[in-house]
Amino acid sequence: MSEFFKEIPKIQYEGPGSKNPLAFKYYNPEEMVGGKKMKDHLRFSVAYWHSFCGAGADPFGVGTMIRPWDDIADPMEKARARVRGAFELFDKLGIEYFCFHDRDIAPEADTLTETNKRLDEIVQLMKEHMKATGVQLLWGTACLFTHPRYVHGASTSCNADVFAFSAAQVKKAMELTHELNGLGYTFWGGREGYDTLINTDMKLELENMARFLHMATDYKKEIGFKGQFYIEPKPKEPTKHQYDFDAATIIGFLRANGLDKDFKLNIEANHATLAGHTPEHELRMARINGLLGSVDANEGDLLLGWDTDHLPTDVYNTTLIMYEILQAGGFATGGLNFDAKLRRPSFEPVDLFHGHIAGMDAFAVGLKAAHKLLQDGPIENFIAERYSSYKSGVGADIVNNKVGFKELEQYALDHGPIQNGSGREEMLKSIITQYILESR
Ligand code: XUL
Ligand code: CO
Repeated sequence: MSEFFKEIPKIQYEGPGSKNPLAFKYYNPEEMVGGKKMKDHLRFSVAYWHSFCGAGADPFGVGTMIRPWDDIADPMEKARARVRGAFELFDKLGIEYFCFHDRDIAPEADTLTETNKRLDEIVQLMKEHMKATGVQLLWGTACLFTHPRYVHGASTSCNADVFAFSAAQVKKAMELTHELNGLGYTFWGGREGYDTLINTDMKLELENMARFLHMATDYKKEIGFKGQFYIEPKPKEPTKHQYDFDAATIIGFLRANGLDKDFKLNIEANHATLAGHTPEHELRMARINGLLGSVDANEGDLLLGWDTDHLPTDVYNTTLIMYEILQAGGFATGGLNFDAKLRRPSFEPVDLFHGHIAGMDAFAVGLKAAHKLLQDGPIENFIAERYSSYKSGVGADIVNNKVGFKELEQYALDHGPIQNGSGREEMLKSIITQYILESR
């Protein structure tokens, strides 16, 4: 299957000794890690928008990406070519999942009816490729932010006609995801937020956002779509204040609106850092609330500070991310979706392969290190010991809700000077370094 990326071979695992840039050094899909194949732990997915649609434009210049379908003028012919190109790339990288927005796969036409017809055609083509290759749709979504109609948001727009159009668009995107047996459907807030309160009815906007998600949940039941709904936190960009700021904000929002049984979270690493958190913080917050669903695997640039969506290469991060995923019992419906793009100067088609190889190898290292860390238990043992005062005596009384302020005051009066132990952050970091380097 070589139509577009003719120079690129099927990427093979060659091991850490290999100097071949078009080979995996650490990602060995069939290798067993703790009774499960590496590929089944990691469940890599390609993001259609970045890899097949992203042109590389920035505020100072036009797109630079060279793609094999660039010369095709007819937009639907181009859309068909992209599907073939996408499946060629999945096959060559051995990636078994992908994600898309409705507008990534088929260009919007003048009317909604015509737009939906175009979507139906491309979805049938995708269906054939999925059947032939076994590649699955990790999740679908609707793009409710690019078109100028969404200038004030979608479900949180001040304009009810926009709310209605958004509903129509999500209805269709859910139907397409269902048609493709998608494992999930993601809601990312797009422009669901505001730039200034002096023109904003925040209460109505938040109520409408909840109303919209309830409508989606109702429609999901109506069509019998069994995939998992995800909501993806992001604190800023494009609006200054996004309503889905971070995991904790979304968890509160879902609970306040009776939606927490119907959604899980899709955590994106770069969105976490934009919110002033680490990715593992966001994953932990979702996990301990039973809401960890999927991951948009990327990396920010802390020196730049915006949503740079780098392909992830920092093995310290991938280790801590996989540590959370493994502790959650692994992915159920979710996976590691490379919501990540190449740098603007990395414009050749081969860079798409280098970028994904880099990300896959980094996560393979992270998986093995995290697995070994959990197996040997240096971190968990340390944490258990650090909190051991809650296992007996007054600590046990506290966690068993047996005492109140009066009893605790008496305890404090009766007991001598308090003694604390070291948090040993540096020792633990040194252990993590050792596990990363040894688990290759
Ligand atoms: C935007 C972002 C989106 C969502 C899907 O920052 O992450 O690509 O993942 O709409
Ligand atoms: Co994302």
